[in-house]
Amino acid sequence: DSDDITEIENYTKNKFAEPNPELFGVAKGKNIIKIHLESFQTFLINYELHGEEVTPFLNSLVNDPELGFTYFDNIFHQTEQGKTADAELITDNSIYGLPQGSAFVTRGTNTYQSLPAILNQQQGYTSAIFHGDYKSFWNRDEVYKQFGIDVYFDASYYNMTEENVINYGLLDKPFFKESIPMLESLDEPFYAHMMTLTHHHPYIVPEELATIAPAETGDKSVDTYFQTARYLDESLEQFFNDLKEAGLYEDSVIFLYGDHYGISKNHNRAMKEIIGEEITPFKNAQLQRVPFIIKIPGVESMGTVHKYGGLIDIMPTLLHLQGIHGQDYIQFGTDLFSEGHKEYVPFRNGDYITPEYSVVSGTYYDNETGEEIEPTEEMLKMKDEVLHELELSDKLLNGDLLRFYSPNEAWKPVDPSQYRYGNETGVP
Ligand code: GP9
Ligand code: MN
Repeated sequence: DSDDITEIENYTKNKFAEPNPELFGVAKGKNIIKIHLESFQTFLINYELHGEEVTPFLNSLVNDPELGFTYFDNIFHQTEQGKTADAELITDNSIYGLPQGSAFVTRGTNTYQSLPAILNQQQGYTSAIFHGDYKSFWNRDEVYKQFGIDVYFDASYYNMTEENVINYGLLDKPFFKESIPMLESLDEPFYAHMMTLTHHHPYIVPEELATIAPAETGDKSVDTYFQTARYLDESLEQFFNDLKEAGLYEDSVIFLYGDHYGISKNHNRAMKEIIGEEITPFKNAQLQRVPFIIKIPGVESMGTVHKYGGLIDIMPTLLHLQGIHGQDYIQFGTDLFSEGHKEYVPFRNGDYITPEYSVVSGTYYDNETGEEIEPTEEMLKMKDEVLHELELSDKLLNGDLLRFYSPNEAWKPVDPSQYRYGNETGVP
């Protein structure tokens, strides 16, 4: 009810971090290209298998400051059972997924105040999703309307030929290739979300497309994980070249993020061989890192930034780059570039990670030694804060409370009936 939304508003306003004045508004009016790296964990970055880089292209982005990318190496995914859908919800709304199920499915008709709608209303952006799977997967065709997503290029827009479709959908290379004219067809400025798919469990890539030998742990998912990662990496290089050719590279904000882990804790034995150390519960928690890599036109690379954060912090960061002050909006994350950014990363089960220590299944560990520690008063207080924050986010979703919240005078509630998706002429 209205008391609850007021409590939530007070909480997020209090957590809010003021923008970094040097970066506030630098990306205003620029096209934004958001690239979803399916199942991509940070340990792949600069990892060598058989003495070879697995992802040489992504490595070049994080290692060569001349390319203009800034790499955050302490970002964690915060997803649960909603997997990809949780990552989408979190990055476009700065609210947490639900502890069970997928909010995309169970809360698909809620009112949202999402980044695509805000960008459209404040700065005339067109938003589009590109994905080589059919529109109803994860209930996307319903929830995207609530987010105010203008165009949804789902599988019905692509050539879903037998040889190009694998696992959940279109292979990443034809996906990116065919997306270029669709991207060019959008009114500018646009906010385009490219959702890759091939690097998804069980990591199948046809032999003729595999350009790195599998790992040799004997655990099939772990072994082929590197091959689909390589394929994804090559597809990104192809896409960046095509963006350059289309004149869409230089002046665009381009960012990439991993959505969630690809190797679960059921593969700890094999992962011990990969990482070279025992995968303890502490170590497994550290493996939940996903990359966040961003290029902002006119802003030099800051190299590798070690600040701690989560997917929850992406929307607050983007809003400020656009010059939209975030304080009015209900957001549980904070701007990663802000001095006031809060460096604790909550997970759905109430655990959390800070730069100094990690809470894993309720046990506290020192990050430096990996040893168990007795929590201090302050740590326990932080734990309560995390639980409170998650509870407020759940209340917001379960009570559909954004119905009762108006961020500012300019905000107009999104009308889902205004949106239609799917290519009538394509495959259903
Ligand atoms: C399907 C794709 C996979 O469209 O997004 O989702 P995931 O299994 O990772 O949630
Ligand atoms: Mn996924």
